[in-house]
Amino acid sequence: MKQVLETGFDGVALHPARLGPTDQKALLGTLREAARAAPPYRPRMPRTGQLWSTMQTNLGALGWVSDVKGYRYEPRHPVTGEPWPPIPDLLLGLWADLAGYAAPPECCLVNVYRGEKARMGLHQDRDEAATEAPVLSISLGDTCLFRVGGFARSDKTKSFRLASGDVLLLGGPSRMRFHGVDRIVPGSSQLIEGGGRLNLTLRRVTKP
Ligand code: MD3
Ligand code: FE
Repeated sequence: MKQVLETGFDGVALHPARLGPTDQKALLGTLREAARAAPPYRPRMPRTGQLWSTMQTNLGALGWVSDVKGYRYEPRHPVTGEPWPPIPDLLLGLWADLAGYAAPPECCLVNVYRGEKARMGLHQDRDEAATEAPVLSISLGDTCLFRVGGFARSDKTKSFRLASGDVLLLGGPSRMRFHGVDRIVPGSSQLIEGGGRLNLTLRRVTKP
């Protein structure tokens, strides 16, 4: 059994370097190929239409999208109109090993952080009907400073670093905690040419 770091939050388990260099490179290659079919795009915020500082794409039957109309899951890429590419077997295997949830994930949201300004504000993941399913997060490339709080935005938060190959399982009573990415640490990984960070979140959307 590989090492698990207790985070102090019930239901939040960090698996440092769960993916070794070989798996990280293989996964990155698969994602590059998927990105040709489903190019990352810069989403807009609901209501204001403000552009996000990150870019996004998805893999799987359902993709999470954000635009002026709101947040929702869609079976097709909003720019190309094509179905999202399939979730790679390596990720389905990680979910089967770690999620403790019988049904497979339906969505792999890919967040692309490039440059000093890329961040993600404190939020809750609450667009999934399957709230009893965990979220599994995989980090690739530059380390990020990541923050987990409570169930109200103003609750006190705790910061962690997520490095390339780290896998974070968020479930049980912590599934609805506020969380966000404060910044990435430039030059902290050589995995991605030109720097930057990719975060993959595997989600079950519908109740099985
Ligand atoms: C759910 N992504 O895409 S990892 C997101 O690194 C998102 O790109 C971040 O938040 C990223 O929605 C963070 C996923 C995550 C982290 C902590 C959580 C999901 C969580 C804590 C509670 C519930
Ligand atoms: Fe989130």
